Amino acid sequence: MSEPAVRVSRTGSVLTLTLNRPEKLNAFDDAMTRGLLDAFAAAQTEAEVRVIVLRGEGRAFSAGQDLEAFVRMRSAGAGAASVADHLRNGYNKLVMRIRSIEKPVVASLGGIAAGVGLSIALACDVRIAADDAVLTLGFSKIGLVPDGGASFMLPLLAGFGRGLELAWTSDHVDARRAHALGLINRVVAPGADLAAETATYAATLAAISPVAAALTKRAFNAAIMPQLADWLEREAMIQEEAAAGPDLMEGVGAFLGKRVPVFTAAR
Ligand code: T3D
Repeated sequence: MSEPAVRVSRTGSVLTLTLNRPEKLNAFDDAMTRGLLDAFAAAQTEAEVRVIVLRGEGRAFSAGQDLEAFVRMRSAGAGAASVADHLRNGYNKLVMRIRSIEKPVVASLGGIAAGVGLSIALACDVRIAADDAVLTLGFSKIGLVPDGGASFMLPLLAGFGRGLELAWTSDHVDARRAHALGLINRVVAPGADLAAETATYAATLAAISPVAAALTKRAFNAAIMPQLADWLEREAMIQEEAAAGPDLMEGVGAFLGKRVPVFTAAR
């Protein structure tokens, strides 16, 4: 039997969801998105689960959308989902599920977090990272805008100017800088075991009154992002506009072909 795209395991009251496509740097395909949607839905109803940890197997948290799967999707002809629909039916639902589950969600970042992989990490409540973790938006390199809620979470966490700069440049941001920017809550000491440090961190959150944890998250969501669903829809429409021109497929083709892209879309 093939390995699931998302592995689910529980130790005490901490549920761990592991992105499990290490040979693809845990790039998201539809099965992985569905696996996460199902796992978050199940966790909402399990009283024993007090904290959820999201991590990646292998040397990456996630490299974002699986670009080979994306090309296959775009080549499906008349039946192909639009980019906006792909976002609506997948990543946007996932972001809303992470924000609406009334339990702390911890992203544990080892290695690279790129594209919508980073967006999903930013949608989690808090982030703990290995000393050698690296974050990059990556969208601009393939002619896209940050999606999966990143155009909301990035300025919220890092500030408008710094967020915009990171979105435009897709700079690789190391864990220390990401911490200084407010993108990461904690960086573990060099050489420390990220899994063990994450377990300790998750245990402190699991010890909080579940009611206080749930209602605090609800209050913070209501204070800062009461219109998140509307914003995700707007972001999907903006992404659809970006995807309409030639730059997206040029960027994806260049990445997969290991060459420098030549962007030609005019504005
Ligand atoms: O409708 C929609 O879904 C639109 C929404 C899109 C959301 C997005 O996430 S768009 C952004 C997608 N992600 C990226 O553009 C990131 C692409 N990857 C990279 O920039 C780099 O691979 C990394 C910075 C993540 C890691 O770099 P490095 O040097 O550590 O590894 P590498 O050599 O680039 O990659 C290793 C392999 O993984 C390589 O394959 P190979 O040569 O060994 O056969 C590479 O092609 C593959 N890989 C990496 N990222 C992806 C990928 N394959 C498919 N999809 C990927 N995203």
